[in-house]
Amino acid sequence: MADPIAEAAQKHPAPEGLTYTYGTAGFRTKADVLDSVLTRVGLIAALRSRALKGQWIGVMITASHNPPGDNGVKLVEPLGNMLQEEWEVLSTTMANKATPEDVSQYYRDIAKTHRIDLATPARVVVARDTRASGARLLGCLVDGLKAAGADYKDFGFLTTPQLHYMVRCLNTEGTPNAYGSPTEKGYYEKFGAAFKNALKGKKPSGGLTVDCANGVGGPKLTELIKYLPSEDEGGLKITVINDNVIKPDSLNVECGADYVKTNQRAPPSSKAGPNDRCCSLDGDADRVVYYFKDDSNVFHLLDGDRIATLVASFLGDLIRQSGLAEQITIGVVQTAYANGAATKYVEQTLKLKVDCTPTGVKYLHHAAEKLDIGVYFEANGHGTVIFSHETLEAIARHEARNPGQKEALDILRATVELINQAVGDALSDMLLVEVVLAHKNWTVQNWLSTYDDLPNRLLKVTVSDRNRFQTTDAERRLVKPEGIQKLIDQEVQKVRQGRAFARASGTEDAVRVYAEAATRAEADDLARRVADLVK
Ligand code: NG1
Ligand code: ZN
Repeated sequence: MADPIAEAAQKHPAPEGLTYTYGTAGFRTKADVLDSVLTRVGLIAALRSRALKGQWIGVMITASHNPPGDNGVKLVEPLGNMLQEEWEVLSTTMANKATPEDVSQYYRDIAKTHRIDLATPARVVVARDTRASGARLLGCLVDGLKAAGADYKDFGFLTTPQLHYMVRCLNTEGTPNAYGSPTEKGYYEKFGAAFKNALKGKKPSGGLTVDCANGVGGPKLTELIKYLPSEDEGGLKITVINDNVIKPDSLNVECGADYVKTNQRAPPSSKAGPNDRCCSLDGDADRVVYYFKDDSNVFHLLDGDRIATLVASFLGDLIRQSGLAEQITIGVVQTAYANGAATKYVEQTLKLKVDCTPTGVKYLHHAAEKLDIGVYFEANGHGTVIFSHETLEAIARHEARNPGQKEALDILRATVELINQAVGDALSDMLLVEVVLAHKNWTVQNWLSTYDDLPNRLLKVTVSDRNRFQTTDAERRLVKPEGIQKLIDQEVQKVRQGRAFARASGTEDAVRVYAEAATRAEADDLARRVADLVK
């Protein structure tokens, strides 16, 4: 009897000698060894949907900020969250099955152990970024989906957050929690209207130059702009740069959020003048960082930590001004990569609680879910704000007692709409920053002056086996290899305001070392010494 699962696996055999892992960002590696993985992800997506009684599951084909020759794939849960951990393990095991028969057997094993009725409908929604390998990999994925008998919707090119949005909309359609219309137009209309309402007549000052990393964010931003108030209507002047998706080899090259954050430099193609507000998206538009050059041509980065502090302070003001402070508290969630000065600013100046989690959006998201309003950002610009169900209800129910409260409440409600609750979204985050700056009447200089970042250095160290490095305390301390942490502590003691840690990357075959200290020289020195210790 024909076995469609085995046939699909046969069509896209796994290369010998490679081991795949579903990591922090799904499967991610060189595009030419991913065919078999995509087919198997199709099978897993169908199973996951069936396990959730036919709810829509998302599959995004992207390698975010990686070089053009890489690609990757990740799965999205029904409300737009990252894949459940148990299923990450199933995905990894499936990706590493050697033969078509093994794949087919494992498919049935999962169904059995998870009591999945294979007659339940499976629904999967798919999109990809602009990488040249995307079309081929989509074909491999579709072979898996068809073999598993899944219904699927292919949205073509989308940003990663747009795909998360579609998944959430499809699963909430027709319910009281409906998130929006599951179309691209629906996405632009929702965020465009929220931006206009949240501005509430305040005109953003100056313009904004947006570097789109030559990725999918370029054409999508160009489309979004059509739904934003024009300059004449009191809107924002947006200049789009690095939006060349015709030449896929230019993706993330000398541009994009990762380039800017890592090199602490504007993309060479930027023509922005002194004190002009600029931001950079990454290749799939799920992270954003701001920056500018001052009058002396010195570059200043306004990274994820800055976005978190800006947004937390704005929301704090709105909550107070609308008379909700007694019912709703705000917390900020960071990782160990957050600058020590940012953490101090949130705790001491904004007087808000800070949680620290391991690297990876799923950990931050999870911690933020426990708060009334959880503002979470990684320093590199991934992040969003999430509101608990009770908080959303309190905001919806609240009655303003005076015009001041009403004004704040209107802005707060529109701001909630403007924030992509499904996942961190560079385009929505960018509009949010613009709203906050407009209301505060702040220039980039004002924003920068809230606190001074401690000089810091991030190094990537190649080691023979990164799995030897095991951490505790939200990755801030090494427990293995034994003895190294003590030596790191000794180095940290030697500099002023020192802090350093080393951890295995979840996305690259390397150990990352982070160090910060009172001066550039001390931070660099500390990073180098810690790198020497882990080598
Ligand atoms: P790893 O490779 O585990 O450090 C990197 C980023 C994370 C996150 C993930 C996934 C740093 C230091 N690490 O993780 O913040 O963005 O990629 O996308 O930037
Ligand atoms: Zn990304």
